[in-house]
Amino acid sequence: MAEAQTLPDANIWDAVWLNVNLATMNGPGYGEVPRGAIAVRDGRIAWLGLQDNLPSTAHAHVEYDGRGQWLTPGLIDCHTHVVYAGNRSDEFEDRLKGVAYEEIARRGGGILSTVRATRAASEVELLTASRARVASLLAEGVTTLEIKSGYGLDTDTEARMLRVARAIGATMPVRVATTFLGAHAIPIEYKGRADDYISLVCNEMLPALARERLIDAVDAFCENIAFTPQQTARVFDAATALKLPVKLHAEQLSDQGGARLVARYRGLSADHLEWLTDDGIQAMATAGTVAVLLPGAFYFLRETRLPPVQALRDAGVAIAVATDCNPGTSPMPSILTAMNMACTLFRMTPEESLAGTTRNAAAALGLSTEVGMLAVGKRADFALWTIDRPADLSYMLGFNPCTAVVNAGKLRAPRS
Ligand code: DI6
Ligand code: FE
Repeated sequence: MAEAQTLPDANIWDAVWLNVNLATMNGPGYGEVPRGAIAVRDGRIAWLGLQDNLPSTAHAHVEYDGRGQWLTPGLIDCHTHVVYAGNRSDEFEDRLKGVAYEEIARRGGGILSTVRATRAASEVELLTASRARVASLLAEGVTTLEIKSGYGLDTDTEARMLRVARAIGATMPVRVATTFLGAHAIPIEYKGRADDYISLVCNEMLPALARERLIDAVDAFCENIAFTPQQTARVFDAATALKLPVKLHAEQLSDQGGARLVARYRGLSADHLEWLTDDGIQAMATAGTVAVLLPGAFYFLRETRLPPVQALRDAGVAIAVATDCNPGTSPMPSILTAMNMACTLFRMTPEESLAGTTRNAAAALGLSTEVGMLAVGKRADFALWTIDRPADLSYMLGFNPCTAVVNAGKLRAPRS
């Protein structure tokens, strides 16, 4: 894309993109504005509409010719575990020989094997390993990224993970939202003493990390192989006391009533949800809790039970889609792949899958006023694509048509 013109003294807009088809994700469908234009100022969207309706007085310091490409909101990956050390392809091999994920976890593998590797890694090693995965996401137009802790399970390592997440946001062109997932697994030194570990999470880790401003939200893994609803509620009470929003890994492998629980705390999201039942759906609808679906984990675990997409639609629950990028159940740093899988595996429509990585993903992070759609006043985060129609983003598999990304009004190449 060429810089067309620079005006010397213009003081209205910093930049304008001309000859673009906008998928604003604002309004019905994709919120399409064909033959559109979009202008930014001070990192925000200052104007958008049909190019023919550009005000005749409009000036911009820089004009870009979009050459008929599609322009969408920057994509948002609202559920990831991209910060970790080590590698679990050995367990992938074991699972292919028939060993169950829960069995690997019981043997001290699974999450705990990543905990060992992460505890042993320095901050620099962790940052280097994580940056490569983040770069893969950014190349596909991601401009906002949630990153969870949860592979430290002690105060120092949880802090190190969250500092690395903050460093990613400070040094790479992406906005990072951090989530404290201290209640991800029971660390080896607390084996058989889950309640004591939860006390550590609530009384020591959470306040210390919140004081360092490392936590934007608090998550837990409510599951047979992890924490009970009662233990999860203790974590949520501690988070609520610190005025931190909550979310939950809920109903991934069994029905624990997790969605109902997180809705009771007006949680931002309930994530996974293959085993979600009707009362959980109703509770989420009432609370405005977003359903975050993670088809990558469903795929890698070769699950067969589908999340209740139609019932979520019927209840009016907003559905987001994310990668769950993690070394055990979703080694997949690709948001476009997650969007394709949301359609092929979960039977979502391409329109729902794009809403799931823009507008609804923003809601899942509590960032709806800032990002997730193209509208005047929102942060100027967007992506340009050489596609014929927005549905192509979900339709193609293993293909990246992203040509440029704009973060807070600043243009970058997808791989930069
Ligand atoms: N559910 C998941 O899918 C990931 N964490 C969680 O609570 C798995 C994390 C891992 O296996 O490392
Ligand atoms: Fe997860």
